[in-house]
Amino acid sequence: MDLFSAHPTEPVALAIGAYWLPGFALPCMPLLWQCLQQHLLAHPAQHMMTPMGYPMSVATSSMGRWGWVSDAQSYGYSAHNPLTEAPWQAIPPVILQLAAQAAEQAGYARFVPDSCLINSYAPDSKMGLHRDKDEQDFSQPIVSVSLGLPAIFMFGGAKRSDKTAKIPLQHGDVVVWGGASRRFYHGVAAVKPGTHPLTGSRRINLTLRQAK
Ligand code: MD6
Ligand code: FE
Repeated sequence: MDLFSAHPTEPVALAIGAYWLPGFALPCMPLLWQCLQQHLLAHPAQHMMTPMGYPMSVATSSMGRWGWVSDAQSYGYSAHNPLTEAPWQAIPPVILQLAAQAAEQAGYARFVPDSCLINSYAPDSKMGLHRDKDEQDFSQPIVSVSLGLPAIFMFGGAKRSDKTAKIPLQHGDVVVWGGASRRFYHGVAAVKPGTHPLTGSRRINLTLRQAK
């Protein structure tokens, strides 16, 4: 399953417990985008360091009780913005509702995220294959919302060497994974240059999780 000739309109099963929901976030996008812009004024996206000693190509910010952070020592969740020491702002209702509805559509009832990671991808930014394993309760899914420039989302399996599906995510698409696929490898291929009417020359991804 590497090529999709046309963007689908119905949910696509990617693995056990994993679904691509094309366009699922489109109806709430105007309000969501307004909230996101407000948030980024108070907590601008920053290029965090990785424990490998390099700055990430992706710039990140967070909403919710727990923000995902990375520095030269480690990565994990923090209640404060490491730049300003200020606590992160609450996840706005429009995003909480979107996350719960997308999770429900994928079979996960009553998803209440306490962390919303905001990733901003300029052209050529990417995210290598990895598993999300810093959370405490793996019965809770991950909900990923895409805005702006398209990107190829790579979704693999339990082993790094497993074959990856290449999912052409567009503005408004949502991916949910949990259950048997909760700790599957995934990543984002380098974003191609372009311009999107809402976000300009970047892709933004929201990753919602229950961290603690
Ligand atoms: C994305 N991000 O930005 C996907 N996972 O589209 C992730 O998968 C991710 O940014 C764990 C920790 C940070 C991340
Ligand atoms: Fe991840």
